[in-house]
Amino acid sequence: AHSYTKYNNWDTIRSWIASISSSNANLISSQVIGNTYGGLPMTVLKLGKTSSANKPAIFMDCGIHAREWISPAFCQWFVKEALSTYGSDAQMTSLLNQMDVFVLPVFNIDGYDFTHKSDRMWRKTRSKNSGSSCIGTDPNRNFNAGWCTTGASSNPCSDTYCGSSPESEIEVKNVANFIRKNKSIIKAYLTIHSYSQLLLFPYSYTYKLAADHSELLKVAEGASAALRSLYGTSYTSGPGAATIYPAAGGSDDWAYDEGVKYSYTFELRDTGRYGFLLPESQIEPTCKETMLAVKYIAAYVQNNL
Ligand code: 0X9
Ligand code: ZN
Repeated sequence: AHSYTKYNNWDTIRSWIASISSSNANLISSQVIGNTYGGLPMTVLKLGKTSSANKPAIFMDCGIHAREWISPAFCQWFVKEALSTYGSDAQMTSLLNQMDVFVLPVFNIDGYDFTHKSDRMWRKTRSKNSGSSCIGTDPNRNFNAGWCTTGASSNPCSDTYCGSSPESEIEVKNVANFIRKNKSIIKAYLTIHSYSQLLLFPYSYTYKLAADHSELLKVAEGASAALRSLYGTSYTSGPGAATIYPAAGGSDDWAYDEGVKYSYTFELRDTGRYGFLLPESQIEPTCKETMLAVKYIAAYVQNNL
């Protein structure tokens, strides 16, 4: 059965998506943006008070990397919180009245499924590579942003394989197409990973500072302070290349260069004690503190439309 404090498998998340979107018709709708390589449906949930206007929006995805299980857990938590606090929490109410939040609960469904069934430490997609018996591409090296120039591998057996071309992965193409199509309304792009407790922003494909560097840093530091206020969890903010490592082909840099100014990568708990194997007992505190950071960014975006 589905639980917000457990690591749900894909079948459980899939039924949760179906039931939550049918039981909250006034605040949520869903659309399939395409299928994965393995034929599983990539469903984007749209949270927001229904209105006739074309509302500005935030896009958030979870589960780009298969083994980062806390990430899909956060997207599920966010959807629950949005629905249950609309009407009582002033900020959530105002946010969903004025904006829509698009949530993709699991980006790399094939990989996520594989981590539950075969290899807990799998990272990549599950697509076949021609001329190699190795499987998969790193979806966060497959976006068209300095593609495969740094911090990525052209070896299909590598965990950071960039793929045969930008958007060679159907999951990446589906998300990129969705963002391109909704570019005029998408004001922020948030992508949730683990682990290391970082709040990263462009660029990662170059050490050059983004045109909006000082504003992106200011908002990241405000979000990190909000996160820390709950349990004292410490986050580091900064541009990807200098803060974690240079790595091209990431979704954050791509979205930013497409014109989505507020583009952030979260690296959730912890700093390495458990790493990807974060115990289920930490799902609730991790999600609660992360909500504060996401809501901080959302409020900033809303106030600067
Ligand atoms: O390497 C990544 O893709 C991310 N770290 S992870 O441990 N979750 O794999 C960091 C992504 C930072 N952004 C870019 N490299 N564009
Ligand atoms: Zn990741």
